[in-house]
Amino acid sequence: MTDIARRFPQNPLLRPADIAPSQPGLEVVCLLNPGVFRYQGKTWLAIRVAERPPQLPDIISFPILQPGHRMLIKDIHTNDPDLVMTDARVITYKGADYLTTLSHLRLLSSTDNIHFQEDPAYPPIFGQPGLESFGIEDVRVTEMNGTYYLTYTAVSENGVGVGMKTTRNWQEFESHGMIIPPHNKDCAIFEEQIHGQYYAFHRPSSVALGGNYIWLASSPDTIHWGHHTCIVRTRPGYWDSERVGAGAAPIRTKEGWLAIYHGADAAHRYCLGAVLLDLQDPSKVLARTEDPIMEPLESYELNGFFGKVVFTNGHIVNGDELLIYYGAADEYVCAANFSISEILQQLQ
Ligand code: MAN
Repeated sequence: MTDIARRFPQNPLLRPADIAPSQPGLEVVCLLNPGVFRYQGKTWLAIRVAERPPQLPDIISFPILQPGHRMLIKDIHTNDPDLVMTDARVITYKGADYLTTLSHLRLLSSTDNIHFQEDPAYPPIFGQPGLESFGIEDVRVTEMNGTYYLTYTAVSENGVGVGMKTTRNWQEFESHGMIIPPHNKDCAIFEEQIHGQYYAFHRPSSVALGGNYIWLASSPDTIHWGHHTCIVRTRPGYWDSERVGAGAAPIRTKEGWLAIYHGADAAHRYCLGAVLLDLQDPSKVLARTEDPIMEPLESYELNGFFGKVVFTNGHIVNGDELLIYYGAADEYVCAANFSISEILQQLQ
């Protein structure tokens, strides 16, 4: 038993019923995987809100973004022979893949890190038709000199890639389009430059050869990325045997860059682990936790829209305290504290 997370007794902090749907005719089915940042003295979550129409018996209905802020609702009968439904998150119909929900981002803030509220002055962030027509997901927020960099998963029929927006005030955003093409996600930009370059984690997926591994890239401007290297691979027989992906930006410690990542096995059980990277050359992996530092254990982590999942892409660092916000069972937003020195001990 290696789970060293101190979960908030108030968990889940937020459930789907706590958020109003973005428009009539939709319901919120999942609140998950928030990006986290500090702004104007408060803690903010950029929460992924996944919606779909209320489901009628024997019919699966899901929205797709269309040009002109329109939404197409696709209805498919569950006994249609062209429908393949093996995962709550994705379906295949007539050979094409779709998501069962459409996600956007919702901004909520808190003064106590526990109770979060929406403010109409900070409206939701929606995907755009085209490369985001199946939604935007799992944003990582990186702040440098008052500019916030939002790197998120952009999903469409063309595939899953990394989109980026920047903002200084969370009301006006500059869109930089897709900065890393499919198949790629889990992109987190480091909060400091190293030897004059920006750095980011990302996670391509290789279908035929290779796998779902964490890569590192560098950039002169945060938009054009090069010098890609594979730094963290899945480990056969381990809890992270099937896929790994970075959480939020890594944390600078005396020992190195501490990165929290998620790993899943073939049964889609998602846990969290940690890696330590060289401060001067983050492509050098100094250590990696053998066992997860957090596993799905609580009922709200085991049961939900997609059970047995703890997934993080946002945290706040305060001295030795690492406060992570995480998605539980792809349905709830929760929080847990870690001691950074305790994580570093696991990395010895
Ligand atoms: C993928 C992504 C995440 C999700 C996990 C678990 O990694 O779709 O958003 O939380 O799977 O379902």
